[in-house]
Amino acid sequence: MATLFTFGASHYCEKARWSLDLCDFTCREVRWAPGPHLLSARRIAPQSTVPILRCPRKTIQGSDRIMNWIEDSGRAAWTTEAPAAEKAEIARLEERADSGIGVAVRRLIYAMSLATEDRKVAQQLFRGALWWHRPLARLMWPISRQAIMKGLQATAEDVPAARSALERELDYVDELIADGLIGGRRRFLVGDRFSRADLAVASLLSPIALPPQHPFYRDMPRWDAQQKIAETYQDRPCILWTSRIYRDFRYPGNLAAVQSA
Ligand SMILES: N[C@@H](CCC(=O)N[C@@H](CS)C(=O)NCC(=O)O)C(=O)O
Repeated sequence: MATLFTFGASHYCEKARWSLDLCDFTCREVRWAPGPHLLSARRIAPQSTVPILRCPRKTIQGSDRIMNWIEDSGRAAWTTEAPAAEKAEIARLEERADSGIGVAVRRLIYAMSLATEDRKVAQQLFRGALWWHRPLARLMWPISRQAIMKGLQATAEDVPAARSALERELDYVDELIADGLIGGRRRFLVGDRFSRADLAVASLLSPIALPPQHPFYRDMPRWDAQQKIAETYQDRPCILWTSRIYRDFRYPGNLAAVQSA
């Protein structure tokens, strides 16, 4: 059986998980914890990042590549069925979601929480992780925490810059949907059908929208900064739209999370 390696709380992992769920792909999910993931990832893939999908004959790293593989293997046709004129726009929005929205969301959440409530953050990051990752992750946490703060420019001093960067991304999506997507004539970011652009933008905004259909967030006790960020932005059109896309398209799939592998 195929395995999707993830961090449970990661929005890039949710993007891959949702894609696989949508095409009814039967697979198990093994959640790693930050720190020990370095050992596990390097054994099977070139980089240390998750998500990684391991199939019997192929290993695919990166949510975008996992989605490409789903489409190339005919399991879903989010882009291939779109009219030619829309394909470039779908690709452009997914790229913006991956390199802009996803990065900005993660940076502000960490910048607002790692300095003050890192224990609560760690509890969430390790929740449901592989049995031997959890104790090792706890031991490594002081180092991992510093590495995250430094690597993602997510210290307490970075909060104002991180907030501006996130608000630029939220403005961008609000602008995109200003022409009637909320309460108006359109439901989707591109054209008149659900596409990869919708899935990418909604999954990467899910840590702010915290939709109840999200398989990891739905029963997650929130830490203070996360709650504050969610409350600050909950009335933004892009966050209301994210909640609606989750409600209408985040079907539970066949992925079963396991803690041993
Ligand atoms: N563009 C990548 C981003 C993946 C990514 O940044 N994953 C983070 C978790 S949110 C990660 O694995 N970080 C650990 C590391 O870099 O070693 C994708 O879409 O898969």
